[in-house]
Amino acid sequence: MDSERNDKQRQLDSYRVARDRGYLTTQQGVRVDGTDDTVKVGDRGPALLADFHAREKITHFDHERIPERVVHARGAGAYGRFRPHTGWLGRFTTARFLTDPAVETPVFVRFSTVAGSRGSADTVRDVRGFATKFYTAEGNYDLVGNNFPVFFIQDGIKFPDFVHAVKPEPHNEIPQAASAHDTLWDFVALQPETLHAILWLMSDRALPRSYRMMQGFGVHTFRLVDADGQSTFVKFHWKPKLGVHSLLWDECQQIAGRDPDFNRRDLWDCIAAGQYPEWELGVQLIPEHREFDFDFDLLDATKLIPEEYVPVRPVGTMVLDRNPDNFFAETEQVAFHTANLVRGIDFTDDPLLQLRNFSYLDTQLIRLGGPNFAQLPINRPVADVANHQQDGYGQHAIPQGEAAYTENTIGGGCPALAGDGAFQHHSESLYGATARGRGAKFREYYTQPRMFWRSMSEPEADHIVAAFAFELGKLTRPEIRERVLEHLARIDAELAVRVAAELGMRVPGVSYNGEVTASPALSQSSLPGEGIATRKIAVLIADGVDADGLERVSSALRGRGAVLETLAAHGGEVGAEGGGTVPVDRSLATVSSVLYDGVLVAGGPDAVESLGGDGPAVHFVLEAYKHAKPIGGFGAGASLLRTIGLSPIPPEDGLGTVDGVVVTTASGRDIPARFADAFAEVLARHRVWRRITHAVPA
Ligand code: HDE
Repeated sequence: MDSERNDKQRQLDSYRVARDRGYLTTQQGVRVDGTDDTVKVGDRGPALLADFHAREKITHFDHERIPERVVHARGAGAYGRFRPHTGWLGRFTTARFLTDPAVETPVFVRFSTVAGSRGSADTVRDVRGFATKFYTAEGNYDLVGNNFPVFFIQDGIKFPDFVHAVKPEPHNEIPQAASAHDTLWDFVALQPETLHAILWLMSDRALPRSYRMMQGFGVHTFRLVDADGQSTFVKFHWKPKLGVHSLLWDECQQIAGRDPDFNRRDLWDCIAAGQYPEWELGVQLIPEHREFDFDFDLLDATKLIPEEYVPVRPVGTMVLDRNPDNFFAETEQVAFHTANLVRGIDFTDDPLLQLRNFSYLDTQLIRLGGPNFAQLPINRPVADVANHQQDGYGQHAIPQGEAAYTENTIGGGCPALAGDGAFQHHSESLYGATARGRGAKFREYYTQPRMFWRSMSEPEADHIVAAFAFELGKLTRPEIRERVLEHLARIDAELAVRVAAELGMRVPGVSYNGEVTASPALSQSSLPGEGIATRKIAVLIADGVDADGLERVSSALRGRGAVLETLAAHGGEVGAEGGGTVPVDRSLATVSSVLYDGVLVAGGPDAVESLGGDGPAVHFVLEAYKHAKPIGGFGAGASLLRTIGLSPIPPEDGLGTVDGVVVTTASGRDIPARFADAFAEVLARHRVWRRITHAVPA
């Protein structure tokens, strides 16, 4: 039943090279007796060319780098598995991995940022790539998507222009991994088709708390094809079990310095700890006869189909459960390609997708140095490969036989052409005059951005306004700012008024008159997820900590899957109230509140007295409060929160929650279970928006 998964595992195992045993050798297998000194004349040189080990070692080192991806250079990957729940999709597609619940398909997923180079920070404002390689028994299928459902341009021929505009400017290579600069916004102002994706880029979606807490989208309209060759249009969706959550912009900027690997580390740590992230694959299906029922063109990747209009129907679950062994061999060398299709799935004529189908193979040829990259372990299908493609750089296979052509008799006519089970291109009748142009329905740019804006919750809308104010505020050319503001006015007057107010600009006289209905599914508040699994809680402790209380609260929260770390002024351990010690996971000097989802101040009168006098500890709590995070305190910890003005006096029964600050006066084993319950309830909501958005009820 799990044979494909096991096949991939076996395949990968057979390539593993153990570095932890055996002797140090050259690439030719010759054992070496030293690798710290070159062979020299005497002790002081000169070094000799005869030292083949030194020359080989340095030469290999000189060639370690391959070109980074032109876009999506920075990423993180993981292995996992996908399994459909039932066979219902079998009515629409012959793809077995989507329709047979007995089949578990191995996958490799690579998440990425788009604009930054390989060494850039994870928490920049950007789209995130969400590329999945399914190693199916019928060949590899790649779903190369993003965490936004729409793209910036409609036709692939504009991709180089768009990417050149968003990348660092060519004269001084500034700024790295940032959209807040003149060339991007000049492009945006001239290309209103970018506006929908730009609104997503200014939204919280561009600042994911975790790769594990992002939606994924196939973006384009694809086709599912059944056994009779009948096609149905499809949009693919990934929904994370943990819900969709974001960072605040202020946090992102700090994390970029404090832990530039924040998203990468988070994925790695959770998988290593056995907390495997999961996504539900869903589809929106549109029968062929409804192709022209929409106000927009189904082939336009800057538009989405609201879920309220065409529901997303669940298909199966993907779990990521294994970290790679080697970043370069797996995550860097993985080669995705939109044209890696299997039977039962096909393209549409989306002009963005059509050029992608050219681009991905082309880019791998230069990036991976030749045509044999499909033989790399990470890219190898589990399905058998047999064809007459031969030679080229990096040929690892040893093809056998004399006939390297089809058709042949010398090789017994092999490999044979498949009849049943072969990939069939969907057949469509086309008629039209050739032209460099695009359909009339592609030329409407404001309705869907307005729908997105109108679907936002209060805090999400606030963040969009702040993001526009930040990005446009950074421009050096005021005329670009004005042109963008005119577009915003065409999207929505309120949006333009609010952004103009932040920038101290006059509101343009243009406006948009069309009415749109909101799509509540576009707000990430519609996907809160359940519980607090994998949320990170910082617990501030010092000498004299209430160890019993800490144990009681920690085990209750750990029982719900949260991750707790104790922080103190120093590493090592602290003394507990009444004897014993409590280990310190991190010293305060090495972390910051922005790296956690919530903060607890542990009790113990002496401990709390020293925490209260410790500037970094108090700052830690206040900053978490400013970022609308849940804060809790028990015993003397509650008094500290009161002293620094964050919590009211607890009520008579000793337990209270105000604006996401949860306190109990109880300590030790007397701490009521309701304390951890109340803290978990606030943490599950991720933020206490009321603290920073006063219009939002508690
Ligand atoms: Fe890509 N894109 N793209 N793209 N893309 C690449 O392929 C390209 C587009 C996406 O983790 C490149 O192997 C063109 C849309 C992801 O390895 C390159 C066009 C979407 C990844 C390329 C697009 C994506 C890439 C760079 C317009 C979302 C990372 C290196 C026609 C649906 C995959 C590489 C990974 C990577 C070209 C538009 C997603 C240069 C020409 C739309 C997730 O081939």
